Amino acid sequence: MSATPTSVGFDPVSCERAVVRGLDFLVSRQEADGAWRGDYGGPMFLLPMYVAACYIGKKSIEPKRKAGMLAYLSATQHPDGSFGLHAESSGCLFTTVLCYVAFRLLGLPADDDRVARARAFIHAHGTALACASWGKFTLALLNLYEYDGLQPLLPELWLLPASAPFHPSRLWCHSRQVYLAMAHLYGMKARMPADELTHALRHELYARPYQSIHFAEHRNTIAPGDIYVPTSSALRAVNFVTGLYERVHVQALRQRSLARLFDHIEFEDRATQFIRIGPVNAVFNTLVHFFQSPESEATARSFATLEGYLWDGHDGTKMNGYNSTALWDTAFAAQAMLETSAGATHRGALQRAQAFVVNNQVLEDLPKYKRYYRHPCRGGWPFSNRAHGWPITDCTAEGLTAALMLEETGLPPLPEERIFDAVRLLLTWQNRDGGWATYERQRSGRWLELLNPANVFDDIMVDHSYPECTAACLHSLALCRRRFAARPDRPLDDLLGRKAEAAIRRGERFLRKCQREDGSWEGSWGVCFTYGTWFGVRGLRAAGAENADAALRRACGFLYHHQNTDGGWGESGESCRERRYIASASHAVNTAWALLTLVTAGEARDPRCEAAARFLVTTQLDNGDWPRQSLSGVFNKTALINYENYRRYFPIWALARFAAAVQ
Ligand code: LAN
Repeated sequence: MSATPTSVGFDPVSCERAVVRGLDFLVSRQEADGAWRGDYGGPMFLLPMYVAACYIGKKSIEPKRKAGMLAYLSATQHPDGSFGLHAESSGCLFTTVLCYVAFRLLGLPADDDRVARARAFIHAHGTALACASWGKFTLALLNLYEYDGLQPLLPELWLLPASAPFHPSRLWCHSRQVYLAMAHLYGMKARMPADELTHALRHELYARPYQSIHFAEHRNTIAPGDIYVPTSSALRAVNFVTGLYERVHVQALRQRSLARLFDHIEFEDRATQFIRIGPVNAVFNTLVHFFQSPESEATARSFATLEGYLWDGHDGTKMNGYNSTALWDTAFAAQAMLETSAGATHRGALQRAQAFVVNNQVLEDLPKYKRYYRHPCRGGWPFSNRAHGWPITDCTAEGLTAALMLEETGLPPLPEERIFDAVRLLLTWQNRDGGWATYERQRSGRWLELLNPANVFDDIMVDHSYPECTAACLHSLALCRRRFAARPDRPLDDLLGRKAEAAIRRGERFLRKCQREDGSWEGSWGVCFTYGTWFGVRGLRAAGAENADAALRRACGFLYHHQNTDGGWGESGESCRERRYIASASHAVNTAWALLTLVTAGEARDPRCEAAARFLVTTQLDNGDWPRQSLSGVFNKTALINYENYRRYFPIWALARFAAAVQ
């Protein structure tokens, strides 16, 4: 860990050349509106949900699209016939059942080899009766599973006073929105009429005649491979009570609840211009409209907007995990470019990126947002674009950071009022523990996680502080303070003076507290400890930590300990599930995060950094890109997701920072 001089043999010219080539390639991928966007596939339950919605809604998919979808499903199927929860795993009954149904709805016959192999897997693992709850729910909509085989999702919960400890407003907004639409569909017992194909599927998905199955007995039947979070006894008790309630529920109250839910669903439609917060509630909200009024304008617009989630990738047509990655990718691409010579050679690209960032800040709060349990929006940035409209803590931070850094190069500045709006919003988001969550302040104790009914995901019930979000917020607040402190014409006001300073100190305390014994931080949105540790170190440095700080030393020690002999780092996606570092072959993105971290912590002259740089330089492709490797993103511990552009900006960011530090 001690600083030793750069050893002979390393060629700074090749490092420089790699940065220039990488930069040129990155710029060649910028789109006309100034943004970068990338494939955001990975989760294997999304595309089948889309296909199911189209089938239920009688929305035909054009033949070319269908072929792309079949290509994708075929490419992600495993030799044992199964699909994984995400594209790189296998053996998940939930996704295998859904992909099986998608195969059939897209036109494959039951005796197609792919279909037969999937069916064999399904029958060997308990049939569709044993798939995870979201799978059963989707089957119920298709009339392939009976509603009494589902645990009740009571719409009446939304009529409780918001102060109730298990009021839905306390849920993490993604789960809240998904369960909102599900509760509506459940309350209506919505399902399509059976047809010839669904009759055939009823026969194919089960081992016994459909009519002879007692679905109610299978509410808790879940295949072992679909259980990441076992049903707690608290959830069992809740299910028992809601099950009793469902038997005796009063129609009038149900109708009132459904009306309330529908009002919330329509608010989400308006707030997101029908994009919806994510792909799952986009599908379910569409079906709510369809079942409510199939010919309505809202139904047509829902289906049209849903198409925006489709992506033609290298392996076929998939449904992305968000409406795009535009703001996130653009904010990082800009920051990476600013560490290179782009200011001289790619000014136009920087200008276009600046315009995209500036044009996608959310400018207004939503009317009556409190009534719909929304946090203020004004001044924030979403992950994708302004039309989506849900600002996120770290996207706001990265958007603000990018805007401030771009303007330092002489590009048109973000109006001052809008900077203050962003800072104000960042401060309203800080949690009592000093950290930042994702979209909202923490609204419930972590105990609510005991009622997680999803089986396959963890950590979906409560939005709570994350080291990544916290570090990003700290970093942008500190940058903002520096920008204004550098202006002699006006002293820092209360917002950027006292309040931001206090927020930074509290955030720093949170970061220090969640550093692990071994020096790492556990990432929740990227794979995994190299990701978390990059944010931890970046955040602490922004808060003013010196290189000699014990927390930074420990973080570097952790990284060195896991460096592979070829100079790189590779973390398996299993690290997220297992919550411990699981090494794999060196990966350009993990290596870039580790190198960035080490250089940021003052280690650039250590020969191990040089080895890391060499790994990145020698693995770069001729066109300036890096090879596509395993998935780098994750959510809810189990689902990996693709960040197609990470390998294009993190390596040049790391190499440029390294080169500048050793010069
Ligand atoms: C995302 C995408 C962006 C991501 C970052 C901003 C990168 C992160 O730092 C904070 C969390 C966030 C906002 C995030 C959370 C979980 C999402 C929304 C996703 C990974 C995209 C898809 C995923 C969503 C939950 C998928 C639907 C599944 C459910 C379990 C509801």
